[in-house]
Amino acid sequence: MTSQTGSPSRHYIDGEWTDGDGTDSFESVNPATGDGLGEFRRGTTADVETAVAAANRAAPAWRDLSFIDRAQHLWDIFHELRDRTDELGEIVTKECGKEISEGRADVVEAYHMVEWAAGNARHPHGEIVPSEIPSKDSYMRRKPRGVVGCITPWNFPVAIPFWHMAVTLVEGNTVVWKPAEQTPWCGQIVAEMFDDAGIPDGVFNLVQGFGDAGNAIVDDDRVDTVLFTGSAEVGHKVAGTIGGEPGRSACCEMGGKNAVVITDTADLDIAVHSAVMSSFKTTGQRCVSSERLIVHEDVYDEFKARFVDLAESVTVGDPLDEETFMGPVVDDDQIEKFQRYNDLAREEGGEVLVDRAELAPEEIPGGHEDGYWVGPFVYEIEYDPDLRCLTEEVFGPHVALIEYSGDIERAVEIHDATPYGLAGAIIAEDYRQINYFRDHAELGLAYANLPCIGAEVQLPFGGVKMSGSGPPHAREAIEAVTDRTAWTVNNATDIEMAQGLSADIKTDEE
Ligand code: UN1
Repeated sequence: MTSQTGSPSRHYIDGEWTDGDGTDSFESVNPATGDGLGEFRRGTTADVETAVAAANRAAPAWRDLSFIDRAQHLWDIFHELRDRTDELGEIVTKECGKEISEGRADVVEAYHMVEWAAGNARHPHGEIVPSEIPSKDSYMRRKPRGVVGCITPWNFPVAIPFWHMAVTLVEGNTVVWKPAEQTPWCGQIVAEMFDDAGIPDGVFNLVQGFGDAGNAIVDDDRVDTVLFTGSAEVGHKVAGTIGGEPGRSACCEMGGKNAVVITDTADLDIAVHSAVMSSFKTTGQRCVSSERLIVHEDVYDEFKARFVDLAESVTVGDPLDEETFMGPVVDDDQIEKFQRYNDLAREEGGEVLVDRAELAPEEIPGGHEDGYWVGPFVYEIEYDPDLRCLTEEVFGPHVALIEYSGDIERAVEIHDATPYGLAGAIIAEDYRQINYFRDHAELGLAYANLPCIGAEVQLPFGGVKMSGSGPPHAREAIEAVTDRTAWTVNNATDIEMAQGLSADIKTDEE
């Protein structure tokens, strides 16, 4: 998207569209065609500094508004997202390549989160806490932290920015946002919505660009909290940098090496359906996508035959076509990583069952030859907890079938043998197996007899271990972007202390 003057689209800082300080621009590319979608200004450290300064200046007046007034701007955006769902869904699909029902669902998930955050403005905040002393009232209040930096990924280019920003703004913080460099057009549209909604100058700022701009947000100590959703590699650096700085905080949601466990009691119709959805929706590019299927020996052969059959035949194609199941991956780097891990699976002893990694020319839709096309890659492998292909995240349609024998304890042991712990599912008809998985599997989002994707916004979204340090999402995001005050007020005229502590002032004088 270029502006009407033909020059690259701009940043949005302090209520103005601006070229910023740099001279470089970058292109957004349609992953299905390789066609350019528009040029965007590439933000610099100086642009981030300007945006943070604006956010800092705007913070006191914004925090002084009521929750209801702050939420008003978000309601305008909610209506715009709803009214423009089809149009924006198509833009999401064009820019990140996921098929059109997923493009629309991204926008729907965005307005659900805006609805949650804006609606929450009218819900009770804080808690009354009993005191040992009858004449004391204690309660907890929260105050906005100030300036919040939001760094978001390309795979949910509208929904995840609103996970971060809707709650953050309603709670009274100001925002500096850097969207992923693969999806700047979606970033531009979101910024236009804030502009249309009349958000006060400096409260919302957009800086387009790459990792250097993201680093500048992380390095600026005027940014009180950083919310990050993206790769574990970057997220751990963000958490590491900020964790060492007093008064600053980071809330990061990273990837997973998620699994679906299929036990001896599983209904195989549910199992196959859930596994295909978990592994291949979004071409395997959700942080909750499943790259491991842990299947009991009693049902292994039948499951394998049915899963392989579908993996051979799911439609890979033009993501704007309603008949497509899998669109392209987002860019060349994703293809390279996918191929690298497919090779690794072979080297580590994987027996390849489906190899559509390089699609035949006739499988690629006409006119889309320059897109980033891959199909499912499925292999079976003897379980070994040290295999890299079973522990490292690929972020593509790369799936291992792992056969297990024994009870649910063994399945959960295999499930947990990765450094990650984001999402997972169990397919079983025995409620004891389901409850064992619920209580013991190490993960943040757990499903029974369902795919391990598709969480609704009112649930916390985040993981354990290497997958996260607190979800930048809904109620949990409130904790990340506010500081709690434990407040106690005395209704008596005497001072009486808890814990039996004497309040007598003792002196030498009679
Ligand atoms: C992601 O995987 O990057 O639970 C986000 C889901 C969606 C969000 C996914 N609501 O699948």
